[in-house]
Amino acid sequence: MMSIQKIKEDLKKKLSSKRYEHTMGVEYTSTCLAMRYGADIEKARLAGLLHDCAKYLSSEEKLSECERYGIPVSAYERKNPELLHAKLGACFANELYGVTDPEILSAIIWHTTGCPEMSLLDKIVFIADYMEANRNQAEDLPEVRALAFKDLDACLRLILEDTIAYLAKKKSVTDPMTQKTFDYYKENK
Ligand code: DGI
Ligand code: FE
Ligand code: FE
Ligand code: FE
Repeated sequence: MMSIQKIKEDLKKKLSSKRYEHTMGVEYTSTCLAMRYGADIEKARLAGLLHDCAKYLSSEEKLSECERYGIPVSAYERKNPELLHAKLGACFANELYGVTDPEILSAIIWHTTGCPEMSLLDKIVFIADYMEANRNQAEDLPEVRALAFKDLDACLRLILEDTIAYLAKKKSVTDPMTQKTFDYYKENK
């Protein structure tokens, strides 16, 4: 596997400076949450570091890269190719950075939509992505940030509720996986 330092050098070249700072924030926040909840710190770090590594591709490039990897693209994803940076991120993590750990790859794959029955690491990266210190758009961030260190599942539920409400307000299509994740976790699981 490529060293953390080399990965950072590579990401710094590829990502916009804003995206790179966000990436550093997710690395840091995933690590903190892993410390709090007893997850593997190295895995949390790597998943956080690489979660958006395919974000710099244009929509057309995302679609053609999916074809190259044989990733099936749903009608929803074709309409919102942005969503594909998560699955492609896992492919890049493996192919370009030599990550083979299935837990790390899973956390990258599900970081945008979530999925039912997320692992601890999946939840940590999903939550870190939403709340890292450079984020400032969502109104509920202070509550999310406090809750993340108290009750991980309650925090996940709050983020999912807000994401669904945000997508509805924007009149964006909600991906079936985002909806499934929401339906699964809203039941207080
Ligand atoms: O890549 P980031 O911006 O760091 O974060 P992300 O991968 O969680 O992507 C966030 C965006 O994805 C946010 O604007 C909400 C959007 N999103 C999440 N679920 C869905 C979605 N967008 C659409 N169209 N449909 C979804 O189901
Ligand atoms: Fe992302
Ligand atoms: Fe997210
Ligand atoms: Fe992100």
